[in-house]
Amino acid sequence: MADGSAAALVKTTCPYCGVGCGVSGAVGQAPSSDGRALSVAGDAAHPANLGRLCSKGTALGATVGLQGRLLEPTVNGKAASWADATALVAKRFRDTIARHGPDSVAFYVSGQILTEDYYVANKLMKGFIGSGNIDTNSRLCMASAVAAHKQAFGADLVPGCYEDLDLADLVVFSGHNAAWTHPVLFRRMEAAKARGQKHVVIDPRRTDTAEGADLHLAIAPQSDVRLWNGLLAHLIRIDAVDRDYIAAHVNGFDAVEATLAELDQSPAAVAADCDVALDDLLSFYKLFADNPKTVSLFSMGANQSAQGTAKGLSILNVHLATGRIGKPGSCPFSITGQPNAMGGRETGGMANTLAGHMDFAPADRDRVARFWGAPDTARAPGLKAVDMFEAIHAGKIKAVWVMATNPAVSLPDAGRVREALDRCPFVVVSDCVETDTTAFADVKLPALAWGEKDGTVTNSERRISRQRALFPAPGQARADWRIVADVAKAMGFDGFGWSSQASVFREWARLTAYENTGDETGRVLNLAGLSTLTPETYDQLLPIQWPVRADGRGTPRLFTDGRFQTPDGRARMVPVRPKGPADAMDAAYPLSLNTGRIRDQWHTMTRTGLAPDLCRHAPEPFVEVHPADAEALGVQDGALARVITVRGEAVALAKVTERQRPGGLFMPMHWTDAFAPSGRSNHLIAPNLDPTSGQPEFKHTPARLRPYRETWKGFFLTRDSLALPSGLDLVWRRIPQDACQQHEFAGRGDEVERAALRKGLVKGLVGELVTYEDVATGARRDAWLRDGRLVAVLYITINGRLPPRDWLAELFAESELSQDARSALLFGRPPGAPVDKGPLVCACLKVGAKAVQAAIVAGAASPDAVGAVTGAGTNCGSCRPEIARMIAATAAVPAKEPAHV
Ligand SMILES: Nc1nc2c(c(=O)[nH]1)N[C@H]1C(S)=C(S)[C@@H](COP(=O)(O)OP(=O)(O)OC[C@H]3O[C@@H](n4cnc5c(=O)[nH]c(N)nc54)[C@H](O)[C@@H]3O)O[C@H]1N2
Ligand SMILES: Nc1nc2c(c(=O)[nH]1)N[C@H]1C(S)=C(S)[C@@H](COP(=O)(O)OP(=O)(O)OC[C@H]3O[C@@H](n4cnc5c(=O)[nH]c(N)nc54)[C@H](O)[C@@H]3O)O[C@H]1N2
Ligand code: SF4
Ligand SMILES: [Mo]
Repeated sequence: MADGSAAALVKTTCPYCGVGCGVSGAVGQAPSSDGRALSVAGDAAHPANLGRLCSKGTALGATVGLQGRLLEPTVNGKAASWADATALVAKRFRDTIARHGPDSVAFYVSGQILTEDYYVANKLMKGFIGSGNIDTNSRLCMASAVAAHKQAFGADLVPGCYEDLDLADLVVFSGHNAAWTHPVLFRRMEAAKARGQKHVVIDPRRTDTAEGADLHLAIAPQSDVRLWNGLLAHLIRIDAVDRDYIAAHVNGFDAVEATLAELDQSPAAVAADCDVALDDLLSFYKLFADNPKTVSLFSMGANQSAQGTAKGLSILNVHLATGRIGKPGSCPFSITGQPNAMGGRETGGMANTLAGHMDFAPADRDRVARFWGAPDTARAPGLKAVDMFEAIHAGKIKAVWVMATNPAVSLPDAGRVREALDRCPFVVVSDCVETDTTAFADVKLPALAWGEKDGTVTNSERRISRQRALFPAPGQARADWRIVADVAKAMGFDGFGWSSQASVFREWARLTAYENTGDETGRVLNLAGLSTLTPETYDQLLPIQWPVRADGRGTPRLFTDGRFQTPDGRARMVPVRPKGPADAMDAAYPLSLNTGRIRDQWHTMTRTGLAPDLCRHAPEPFVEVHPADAEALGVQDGALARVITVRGEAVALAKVTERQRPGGLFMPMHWTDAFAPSGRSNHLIAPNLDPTSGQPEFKHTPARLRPYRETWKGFFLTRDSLALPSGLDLVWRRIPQDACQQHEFAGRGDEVERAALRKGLVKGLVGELVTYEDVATGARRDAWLRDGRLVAVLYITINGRLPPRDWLAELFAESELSQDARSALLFGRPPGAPVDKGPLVCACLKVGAKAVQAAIVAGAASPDAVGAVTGAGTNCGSCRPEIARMIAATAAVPAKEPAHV
C-alpha cells in the first residue's frame, strides 16, 4: 500500500478491461477533498494478474472521489425521492406498454454492470415485460465473436484460458492492440516471448503491440478474411491440417474447401489483396504451420466490422481444421473488452439470446419461462443496439432505460443517436456521473460506482470474480440490480423480491443448472456448483472458471474431449468469403478512418478522465496520418486538422507517423462534450452493420483530412472546469492537471471572436488582474491572483508561439506566488530552467518524454536501462514498448525537439 495504511485490505476486481485483474484496496486514513482516500495494489493471489496492475488499475485511487457524481434521483432536473422516481419510471413504462405493446419500450445496458444487475434487468424485460428489447453495448464490442462462436461451437463458448498464453509457441494478435488494451496479459506474453514465444500482429497500424513482434502484417483494412482463408488454403496445400481431428470432431470441412477454390489462393494473390509483402505472408504461413501450439487472439479489429462474424469464423475455421483447440497452448481466443462483457453474454444481456445460453427456440424459451414463472416471456429476439436507437428515432420505441453506458458518445452516427434520445418521450439513465447521455434524461438514477458496488463479473477466460465494496454508498446511490428490481415490483411483477446480491446470484446459478443434464448433451454454461452459495460463501467466493461442476470444481479449458455444444457434438466449419469494407472510398472521401483506444483512457473518460496522470500520455484528441498523405494535404505534425466524413466533422491534433498505413487515418474514440466536443469521433462514423451480429464497422469510414488553419490560439488555466460560453465556433479541449484544469483553444475568427471568448471566461473570476500585451505578435497574457495565489491564466496569441504549460499548471499548487513567478507569468517564460516534461510516457511514476529522451541520449539503450535511470516502466510496464520505440527512433535519427503548439 502506497500510504502504508493499516486499514483492512479488501479484495476486489478492477472495473476496467476484460483481463479482470484482482485488486487489493485499502481505504486510507487521510481524507481527500471528498473525504475518500484509497490505495490499491495488484492481488498476488488472483490468477488473472498474479499481482500486476496496468496504469489504469494503478490509478484507481484517483478516481473514487465524489466530484461529478449523481447522488440523488432527479426527475426533469429536480431532485426526487427514490419512491417518486421509481413510481414514475414504473408508471411511464407500464402506460407505454399498455398503449403501444411491450416492444414500444427498451433497455440499453452494458458490460460495466455486474452479473447480478444484468440478470435482473434481463429478467424484467424478457421475462415479465415480455419483449426482447434489451441489448447491451457488447453489441458494439463482442457480438461478432458471439455469432461466430455460436455457429462454430453451438454456443457462445470461449475455449481457452490465460495459461494457454504462457504455453503457446505462437501468438497471433488479430486486430488486437494488447499492449494498450489488455496490458497485464501482454506483460505475461512478453515474458513468454523472452522464453522464445513468437508474436505475429495483424493490424493496419503499427501499434505498440506490433512494435516488438516477430512479424507485423499491416494488412489493408478489412482484408482479414482473405488472409485467414489464404492461410487455410495453404495449410491444406502443404497437408498441415489435422485430418484425424476433422474426421472425429468437425463438420463442414469440404464445404469450406470448396469455397476456398472460388478464388486464387496462391500466396502471391493473397499478399496482393491484403497489400502485404509476399515474404511476410510466407513467414506468417510458415510460423503457423511450424507451431501447433498457437493461440489466435482476436479483438476489435476483427469484431467491429461489417464482416466481423466472417472474420471470426475464418479464424475458428483454421483452428478447427488444425485441431488447435481444447489443448494446452492452443486455441482461438476472442478476448473481451469490458470487465463484465462475459457476464452479460451469459445472463442474456444481448437482444438475440434469452438467458443462460438459451435462445428463443421453443424448448429453451419454455424452459426459461417455467423457471421464472413468467408465462409472458418474450418469444422472439429484440432489437440490436443500432436498430434499437433507429426505432427510438422513428418513434416506435417510446420509452428507453439506459444503464451504465454512454450511447450519445459511443454508438456510431452519434449525432443521430442524440436526435433519437432528444425525440424519445421518456428517457431514464442510470449512471454514477453526469455524461453526454444524462443530458437527454427525463429521469436520472444514481448508481453505485466501482468501490461501492458488490457482486460478480466474468473475465475473458470465463473466470467469475467478486467485486467488493470498499466505501459505503454515497448520497442516495443504489445498486443497479436493486433499482431495477424496485421498478419491477412497482410495475406489479412478482419474482423480484431478493434480499441481497447473493440471492440474485444464487437464482442465476440455479437457472444455468435448470434442466441441464450436466452430461455431454447439456449446456456447457452450468454453475451448478455455485447454486447453493450462502451469503457467507458468496462473500468469500474465490475466482473460479465456469462451468462449475456440482462438486465445486471449475474448468480452465473447454472442448478437451473434442465435444462441442451442437446436436451431434461436432464443431462446424463455416464457409466465409472475403469482401471489402461496407462503404467504399471515393474522390471526395479517399481515406479510411479507423478508430480505437489509447493506453491510459477508458472509453468515454468518465472515470480515467478524473486521474490527471492518465490524461497526460495523450492529452488531447488526435488523428494519425501517414507522412505521404499529410504532405499531400498540407497537414503538419502537431497542428490541428479537420477530419471530415459524409456525417460530420471533427478537429484533432495531427500526428504524422509512419506507423499509420498510407490512405488510413486513426482517431481515438474517447473524447466527449465534457473534454473536447470537436474531438469526438463517433458522429463521423457510418452505422454499417454486420448482417448477422449487428455489430458496427467502427474501424472503417471513408473520410478526408484538411488543415484546420486557425487564426489564433490560446489556453486558459483555472482551478475549476469551465462552462464554455455557448454559441462560439471554436475548438477547445480540457486537460485535467493536478492543481488546475487546462483548457486549450483555437479559432478561425477575428478580434470579435476572441473578445467573446474572453468575456465568457473572465465572467465570475475574482482577483487582481495583471495583463501583458504585445501588439507585434498579437499576444496577450492575463493572470488573476487572489490572496497571493494564482486563480486563472489566459494566454492568447495570433501568430506567435505559446509557452509550455507544465510550469504554469504547477504554479496553481503554490499557496503564495513568488515575485519571480509573478513576473515570469507575464514574460510567458519560466524563471529558471523549463520544467516541461513533455507527454507522460510512464503514467505510474510520472516520467515524461523529455526525461526518457534524455536518458536515451545519455546512453540508455534498453527499456531496462531507461527504467534504471528514470524509473519509467518499472511499475506496470505498459510504457515499455513505447520506450523501446523511442530508443529505436533515436538510433535511427538524431533527436528532435518536439514542437510546442
Ligand atoms: N486502455 C484501454 N484499454 C481498454 C479499453 C479502453 O477504453 N482503454 N476498452 C476495453 C474494451 S471494451 C475493448 S472492446 C478492448 C478493445 O481492445 P482492442 O481490440 O485491442 O482495441 P482497439 O484499439 O479498439 O482495436 C484494436 C486494433 O484493431 C485494428 N484494426 C482496425 N481495422 C482493422 C482490420 O481491418 N483488421 C485488423 N486485423 N485490425 C484492424 C486497429 O488499428 C487497432 O489497433 O479494450 C479494452 N481495454
Ligand atoms: N469509434 C468507436 N466507438 C466505439 C468503439 C470503438 O472502437 N470505436 N468501441 C465500442 C466498444 S467495444 C465499447 S465496449 C463501447 C463503450 O462505450 P460506453 O459503454 O458508452 O463507454 P463507457 O465510458 O465505459 O460508459 C460506461 C458508463 O457507465 C457508467 N458506469 C460505470 N459503472 C457503472 C455502474 O456500475 N452502474 C451504472 N449505472 N453506471 C456505471 C460510467 O460512468 C459511464 O458513463 O464503445 C464502443 N464505441
Ligand atoms: S489490465 Fe489494467 S485495466 Fe485491465 S483489469 Fe488489469 S489493471 Fe484493470
Ligand atoms: Mo468493448
